[in-house]
Amino acid sequence: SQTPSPTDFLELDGSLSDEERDIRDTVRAFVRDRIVPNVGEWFEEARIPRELARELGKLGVLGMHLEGYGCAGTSATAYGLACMELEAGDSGLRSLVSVQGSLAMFAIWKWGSEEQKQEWLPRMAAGEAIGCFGLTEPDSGSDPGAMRTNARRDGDDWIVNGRKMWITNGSLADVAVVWARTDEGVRGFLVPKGTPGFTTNDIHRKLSLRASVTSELVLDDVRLPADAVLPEVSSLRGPLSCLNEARFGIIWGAAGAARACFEAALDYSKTRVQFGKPIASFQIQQQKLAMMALEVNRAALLALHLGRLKDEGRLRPEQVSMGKLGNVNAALEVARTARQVLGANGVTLEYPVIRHMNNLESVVTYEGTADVHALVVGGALTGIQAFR
Ligand code: TGC
Ligand code: FAD
Repeated sequence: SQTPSPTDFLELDGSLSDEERDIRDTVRAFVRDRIVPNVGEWFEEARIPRELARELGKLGVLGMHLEGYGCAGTSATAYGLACMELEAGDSGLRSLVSVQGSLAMFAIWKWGSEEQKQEWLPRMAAGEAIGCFGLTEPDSGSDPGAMRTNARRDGDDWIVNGRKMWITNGSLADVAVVWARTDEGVRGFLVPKGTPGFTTNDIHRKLSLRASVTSELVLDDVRLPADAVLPEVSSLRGPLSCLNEARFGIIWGAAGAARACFEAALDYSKTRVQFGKPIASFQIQQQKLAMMALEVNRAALLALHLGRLKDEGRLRPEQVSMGKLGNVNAALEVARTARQVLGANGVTLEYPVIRHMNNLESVVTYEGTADVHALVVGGALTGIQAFR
């Protein structure tokens, strides 16, 4: 009998359908050819090329698990596999795809009018239009219910005022989905780029997720027509339902980032010679490799299980929280261990590991911090809400 493959130790490949494997392999090839050779430079220069959106549209990954309006309508598991491959390239790339498909497009797809869907979704699926999702504010992150951004009616129009902070794709976006407090509850607004009173400021000097644009959105007496509001929801359930989708993608993505770090460490350990032997021949390094392999496989297994639950329509938000908490923490652990295996080379952008490690510091914070997800799981376990 054969020894298990270092890159698929638990033979999870065999649990995928042919279609899922095809999608995975197509995205993997795109990441290998288009992203891996360039992303170190983008990270260093703190940018991500806008034209990538169209390329990702052609690849079919933007809103890929949504039905209709030019979206591919794949299974949730196939979407997860794509996220895994994208984030094995860089978390910033997966962020672009998550924010576009799971946050901005999903908000319109789930809560928008037929006209809003027709206007935006086909162009967004093609990557011709980019979206962003504004929930967080300077004074409300984990507690979005405390948002100050507000909208009031003025005749048939709406007037929106406020600020959103830390918004991925903010200044790139052709349309911002902005959540605001109204007399009727929390509502979502579609704010096209260039609307008078709507401006963006990029956030500079990030040391994490550098190959991703993060911006402040400023809304100063922004007048919007009646049909700018997402008609189908007026509570925090609106934005939180979108977060379930994006967090699901992150569960897979984190497993991809971990895998990339593990593979870099395995490779390095077999070629780096010290004391006359490859460092892979020392017990301490083998233990590190074994623990990393365990976490990578466990993360992939968890992602796959949650993907199957989602495809059966049974995935609960509390299970998504457990997955995001577990897989991002595991990925951080793997990245930090891998960085040490690479010695001094582990601190340069010549290798992918420190880039992933730094990126994961954002991933553990956005889409609900590890603490928030622990409290969601804790609340489900005990029946006691510990947020406030
Ligand atoms: P709570 O009182 O529990 O609920 C308010 C309303 O929301 C509903 N709800 C949900 N609906 C769908 N999915 C969920 N997971 C939901 N959780 C709650 C709930 O039923 C209720 O509905 P209704 O109709 O009765 O009003 O809310 P709370 O204020 O106690 O807050 C709960 C908490 C803390 C879990 C929530 O606020 C939270 O998740 N906080 C974290 C915030 C967060 O994750 N922000 C992320 C911003 S986006 C982002 O980071 C993008 S980065 C993307 C990238 O680059 O990849
Ligand atoms: P806070 O909520 O102030 O938390 C600070 C600390 O307190 C954390 O450790 C937290 O876990 C802890 N804490 C908070 N509440 C509790 C509690 N009840 N019990 C125990 N501990 C608690 N947001 C968007 O809306 N759209 C985006 O596109 C987006 N992109 C982002 C991109 C990047 C690179 C980053 C870094 C963030 C992005 N965010 C985005 C914002 C992100 O969602 C928030 O940073 C996150 O929700 C946490 O909010 P905060 O940073 O205000 O931290």
